[in-house]
Amino acid sequence: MQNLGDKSDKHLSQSLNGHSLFISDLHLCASRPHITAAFLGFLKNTASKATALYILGDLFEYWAGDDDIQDAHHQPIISALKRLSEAGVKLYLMHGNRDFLISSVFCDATGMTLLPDPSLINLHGKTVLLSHGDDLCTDDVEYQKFRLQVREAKWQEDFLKLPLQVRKDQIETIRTRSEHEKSQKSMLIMDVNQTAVEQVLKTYHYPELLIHGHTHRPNEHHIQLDGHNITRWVLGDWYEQGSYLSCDELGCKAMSLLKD
Ligand code: LP5
Ligand code: MN
Repeated sequence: MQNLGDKSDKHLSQSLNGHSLFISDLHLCASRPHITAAFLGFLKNTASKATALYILGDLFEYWAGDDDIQDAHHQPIISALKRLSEAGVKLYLMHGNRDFLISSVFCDATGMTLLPDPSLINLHGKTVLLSHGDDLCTDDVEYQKFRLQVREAKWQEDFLKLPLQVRKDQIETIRTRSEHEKSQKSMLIMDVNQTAVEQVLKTYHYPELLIHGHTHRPNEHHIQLDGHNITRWVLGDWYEQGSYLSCDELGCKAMSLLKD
């Protein structure tokens, strides 16, 4: 994935009122250096032309706590995000199920604003609901139980008191268990639940768009709900190749970082 140029940059930069980019599920880690390089290239060549960049969770393979900020793999990522925010691109971050321990030290170091999940925004005149997406996977009962536990403030406070290496070791154990359990779960169970999607759309008064990641099933779904036409965009992961959603006042477009 060397060539990060993209054919529609010209079209996008011509948009009078700017454009915003959405990504999620990059799962950045030291063992996939080509993906980290692709992300750094994306920030420099693509995101630098945008009004705003929204990272909707799972930027990292996992985040053990903000005291891991000095890690050699994390440093160039943090510096690149900081450069972008200082250049005037608005940077927003939402927690994913793997990096929900990202906190104010990381946000201050990068110039990112943390968004709650879900968040309703006004995007180039449209109402858009943003989410990581894991909360919508309500059929995955075992995961939801786990989520409830690790999202508790007290649990996190206690966990963060452990030495960094102990936390990383515990995370490795969970990762192994999660990979095993995922191999036993059906694809249907690990997708969003339609009723949960409809419920959140009703709660947020029928936004025009819902954008989320997590399921790694990039797609554009059209929903008719109580007389409203709503589009649900699902962002792709960055395991093999980077992808992003670009939105301006004319609409949204799913884009890929081109492979050479
Ligand atoms: O991320 P993805 O898509 O691969 O899988 C998710 C669900 N799995 C997870 C686990 C993460 O991938 C790995 C851990 C991230 C680290 C977080 C840092 C802080 C937490 C530290 C904990 C010690 O989120 C997976 C879903 C899948 O999405 C699809 O939606 O199915 O869920 C699971 O596989 C979870 C299992 O079903 C249940 C795991 C129970 C573990 C119980 C241990 C409890 C003890 C916790 C305290 C040590
Ligand atoms: Mn996720």
